[in-house]
Amino acid sequence: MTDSQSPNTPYNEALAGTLIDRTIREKIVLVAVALPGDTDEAVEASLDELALLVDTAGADEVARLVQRRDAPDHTWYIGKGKVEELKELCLALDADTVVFDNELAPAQQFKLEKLLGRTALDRTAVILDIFGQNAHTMEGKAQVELALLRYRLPRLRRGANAKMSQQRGGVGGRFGSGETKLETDRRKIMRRITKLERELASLSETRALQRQGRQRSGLASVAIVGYTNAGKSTLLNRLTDSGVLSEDRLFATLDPTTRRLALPGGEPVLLTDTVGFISRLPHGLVESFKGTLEVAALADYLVHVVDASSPDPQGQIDAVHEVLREIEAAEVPELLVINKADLAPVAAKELQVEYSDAVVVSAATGDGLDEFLRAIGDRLRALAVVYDMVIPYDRGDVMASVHREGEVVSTTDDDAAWVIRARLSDASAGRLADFITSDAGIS
Ligand SMILES: Nc1nc2c(ncn2[C@@H]2O[C@H](COP(=O)(O)OP(=O)(O)OP(=O)(O)O)[C@@H](O)[C@H]2O)c(=O)[nH]1
Ligand SMILES: [Mg+2]
Repeated sequence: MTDSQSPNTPYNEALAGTLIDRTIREKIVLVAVALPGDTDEAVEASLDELALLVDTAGADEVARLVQRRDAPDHTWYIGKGKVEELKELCLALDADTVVFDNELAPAQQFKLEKLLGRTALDRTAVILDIFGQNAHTMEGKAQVELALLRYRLPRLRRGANAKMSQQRGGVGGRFGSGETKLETDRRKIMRRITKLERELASLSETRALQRQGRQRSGLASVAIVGYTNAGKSTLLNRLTDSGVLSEDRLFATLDPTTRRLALPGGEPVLLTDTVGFISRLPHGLVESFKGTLEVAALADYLVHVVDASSPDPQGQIDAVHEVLREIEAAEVPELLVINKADLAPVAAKELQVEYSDAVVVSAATGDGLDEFLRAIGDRLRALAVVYDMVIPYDRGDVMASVHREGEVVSTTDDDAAWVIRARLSDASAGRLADFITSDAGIS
């Protein structure tokens, strides 16, 4: 990205929050409410994931507390007696912060902090915190800051916790609801939100122009999507040697990377690796990351990577589909790629029984990648439409493009031109429109 395309205001730490102090690892108690319909296993699995998120954010789980209820308590989310129990537990374990697996309303968060005398966060805050640490490009930082500010705005308060929140750094300090200069801060944040929204919108326009350019180049675009840590970046690296950071860490990738990849038939495609999804991905983040997530919605094809070795691959597939619906990418055709078959060969096989169109790979060892490339090539070709074309003999360059970008189905020679039938993607057909005489009506 060049400077002219970047948001011109750097990440504003003073407003969005300070970076986590990794010299101290905060002690955190996890809290969940199990509602009717939630099984014990599902609640535990979700808490395991929350523990991983907390760890990624740079803090430690020291205990967990679960309460089964018919509905969340209006005031404290859990019952008042349970809040007292939670307070005792925090005192006994010297825990600085509690994190709810459920989404807390700003008022609930405030009341909990008042009663507990410590910071109360929710799952959304922890995810935002990790995003804040992992954003590297100007656009990524602007998107994260926007999400952080939108989260903070309704939580700004004058009150009892002001001192506590201001003294503390770390996950808690960043989201604490204490504020002194309430009105000034609120106005500052609102102005900043407007500015970031404007900058991100202008970036989105730039991208739309770039996309038009790309469409003229006739390259199909393929977006890699999937649950966080599924192996998306590893796959891109394996296929294109692109050196994207891949790490055993949640949300290692926030900024999209696009690389050109030649399929076995020789046709080039653009492959983009982007931010991972998670169950209950905060809506505010999805909103703020619209620009980045557009890549998936506008792709010709999605490569959906699922980690066969995860505790619940099916749950992850469902969560990804839910996010795809939210970003209006559910209509884009997808190829399911069952990854990490080296770690979980049995689970990978079981998944393939369920999804017979899927390919099984190990992005780490390279197993199955040839089949993956063949599959994606076949799928893209199947999307293409067959056209009748007339190309003058002196336009060997056009004929070469047809061969490169599409597939020539039949050729008849004429006195002055090649008369051919060729299968072309939308993008190629647009570019070669001058030589197309008709849509052959078969595909
Ligand atoms: N054993 C094994 N490990 C893998 C495989 N693919 C990826 N990994 C590991 O899984 C971890 C996550 O991989 P990434 O490629 O960073 O995953 P990602 O989907 O890009 O994750 P985020 O960007 O964080 O959403 C890394 O430690 C990889 O080395 C695989 O096929 N087998
Ligand atoms: Mg990644």
